[in-house]
Amino acid sequence: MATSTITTTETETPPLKLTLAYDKEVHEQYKYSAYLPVYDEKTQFPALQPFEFNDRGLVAKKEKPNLFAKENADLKVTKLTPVIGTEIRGLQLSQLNDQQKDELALLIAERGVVVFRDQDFKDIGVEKQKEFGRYFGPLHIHPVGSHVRDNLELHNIYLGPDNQYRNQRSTKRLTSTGYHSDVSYERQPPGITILTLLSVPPTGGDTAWASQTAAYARLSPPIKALLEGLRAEHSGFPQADNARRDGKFVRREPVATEHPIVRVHPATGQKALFVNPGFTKRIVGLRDEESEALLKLLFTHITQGQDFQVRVRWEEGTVALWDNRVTAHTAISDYNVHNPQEGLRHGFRITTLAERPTGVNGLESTWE
Ligand SMILES: O=C(O)CCC(=O)C(=O)O
Ligand SMILES: [Fe+2]
Repeated sequence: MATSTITTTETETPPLKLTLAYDKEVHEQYKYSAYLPVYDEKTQFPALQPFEFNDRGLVAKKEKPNLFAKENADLKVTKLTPVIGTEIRGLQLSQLNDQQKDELALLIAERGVVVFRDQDFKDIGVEKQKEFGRYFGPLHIHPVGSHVRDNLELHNIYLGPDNQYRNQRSTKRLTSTGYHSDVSYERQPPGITILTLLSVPPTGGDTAWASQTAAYARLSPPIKALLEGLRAEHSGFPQADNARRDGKFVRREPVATEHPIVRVHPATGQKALFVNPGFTKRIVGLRDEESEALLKLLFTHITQGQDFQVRVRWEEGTVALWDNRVTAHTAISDYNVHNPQEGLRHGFRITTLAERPTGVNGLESTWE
């Protein structure tokens, strides 16, 4: 995992132990070297506290007259598929006013994922990047992941040849894809995630999203009725245990939460499946075999439903924003990080927390 260790200047007491997750010499010329991944292995965080959440999409006009202003002749809005995904050109995230951001929140909820092209977002600096994220909800700090130095809210995505952690990790799985909803085990799990790539490989490294509203809508009425009354356990323990096993630091003790399997989005009122292969472990109240069979059915449905998925190719300047309450997503690790010709994939994720999930007939998330 660690290639070298550095400490911050004497002005900081006690010194932060930061472990680089990359080889310093390789990146001397890199424009975004300040964003390269490090591990703060010192700062510990208490359990996340409950907070009141107001979805920005609730106050937005459905027609989105501000986001899609008629005066903007450069604006190009394209549906990537009929079911999920919208691409926007001719609009800078960094320039949006509050009304536009409210409408964007609603658009992300409706379309699952919104892909902004040709953005200057990566060049506006970490403070403005964090401020943009905070508009939508409090920023999540990842319990184990690498991050941008001094900015734990900027979770790092880094697939360089010198990512020792990744190099050492072995898997017995046939595929590297892993659909998930970001840290869905939290009590108030994320709403909008904002993913910015700073370095994009010439080909490969796409990201795919599945619509959980469409996945839910396809189910037969008896299965819908069954699922609407059930909760499933989402657990952060395996992630923390694996990190500890690999010698990584765990900044916040993991939690497990029982969330409604069918979740209602506060702004759209739409129902969505809220289970994912990444973090959902069992259905509460069922026998083991029943839970396993039902989760297998749902995971197969979600991951194989290409007719309600979208796969996005990253371009220089692309920023993707998705709503974790109504989608699942996966990185597509299809290129060889050890081949310099295949380029570097590097970016950061800003993850905004949302409401305590509510299901049908007010079914709420619970925990012990
Ligand atoms: O790197 C990607 O394509 C997605 C990674 C991911 O799951 C995330 O940023 O939440
Ligand atoms: Fe993710």
